[in-house]
Amino acid sequence: MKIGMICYPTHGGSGVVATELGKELAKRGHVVHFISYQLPFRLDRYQQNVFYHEVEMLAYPLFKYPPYTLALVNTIAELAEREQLDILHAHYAIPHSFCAHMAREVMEERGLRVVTTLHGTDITLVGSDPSFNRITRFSIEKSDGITAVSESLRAETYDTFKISKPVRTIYNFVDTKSVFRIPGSRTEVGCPQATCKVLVHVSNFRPVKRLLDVINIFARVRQEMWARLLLVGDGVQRREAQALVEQLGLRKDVLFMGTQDNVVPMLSAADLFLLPSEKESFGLGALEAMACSVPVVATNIGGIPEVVVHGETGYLAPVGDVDAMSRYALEVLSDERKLQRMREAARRRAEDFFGSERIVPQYEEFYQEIINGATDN
Ligand code: GMT
Repeated sequence: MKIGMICYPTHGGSGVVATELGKELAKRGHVVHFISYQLPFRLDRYQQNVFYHEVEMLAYPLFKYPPYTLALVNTIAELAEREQLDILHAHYAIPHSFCAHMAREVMEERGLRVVTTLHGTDITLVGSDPSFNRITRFSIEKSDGITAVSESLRAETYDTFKISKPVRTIYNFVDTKSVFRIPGSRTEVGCPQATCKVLVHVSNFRPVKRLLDVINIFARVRQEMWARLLLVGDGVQRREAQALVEQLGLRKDVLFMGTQDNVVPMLSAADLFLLPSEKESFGLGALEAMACSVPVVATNIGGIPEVVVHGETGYLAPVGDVDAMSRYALEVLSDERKLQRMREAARRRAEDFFGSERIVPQYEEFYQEIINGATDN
């Protein structure tokens, strides 16, 4: 198949899933064309059957808000025509799915199929906002195939948009052959001793991630044991988080690592991953941590309970319940045998349920069904 993959290039779950999916499909012999405003960060080396097309933008003084979406439509239409694409796969409804439909209109091409993968905030925050509600619904309804990254997001899509089209759940995945715990990584984060526990959080530091809860949980752990917190990422809440770290006197123990292309070395140093989000359709960061044999303490919202099994691969608590999450963190970190058991269970779950060899064929089959015109759920 010839597939156009439209995605965000930056450090966010939807862009990571799109890029990893494209690379996996290319390995299986499909031709994949990525379309974005910059090179997706995980597309960092040449791979056969993978192409990248940057959206060209005309800078013109009249444009107070340069119309990126129109340039994107133009790029998609040109590319789809030239390469005779079979499938346009839009990751994140706004604006990618909408632009894919517009490109199809521009081309007056009825054979090209549009698949939309809903990732989370495109439904729960952005898409449900009145300013985007109509076009999000339009984008979903007009898609030939719609996938959601968890059962929870699928249900929320039906609830929010009352759509008539079937939405298929295809879980996010991780390539467990390349994402695994690298021995010896603890020394690199300055915590070589097993008695020093390493906690990690990876996100874009948006309010929805509740970064301050991460720090407050860590503060309680630190009162009881020698520990270090790695905060990987950046975003609007960084300054507030830095201020809280100062106020709690934790400067020495909390490392702001900044945005990182490769999080595996940091996950490999970790004993526990914290994800106290307010909303989370899946929690790809948690899955990558599990693939590196790291148990997760998280909130029991959205799709997280479909990824993290409470009491087996980590612990779940209500949003904002810092007390409970701190207790769970201490419970697992102070019991070596439990920690080891959970480590193994986390890795096993990543392999057994979310490995790329299990999930990627589900996309291939879905594309094929859509091309054949059979898209029942
Ligand atoms: O919220 C983020 O971290 C970014 C966002 C994205 O689209 O890049 O993540 C969403 O999609 C990820 C990949 O499918 C999911 O793993 C995240 O749970 C989801 N984020 C939220 O629902 C808040």
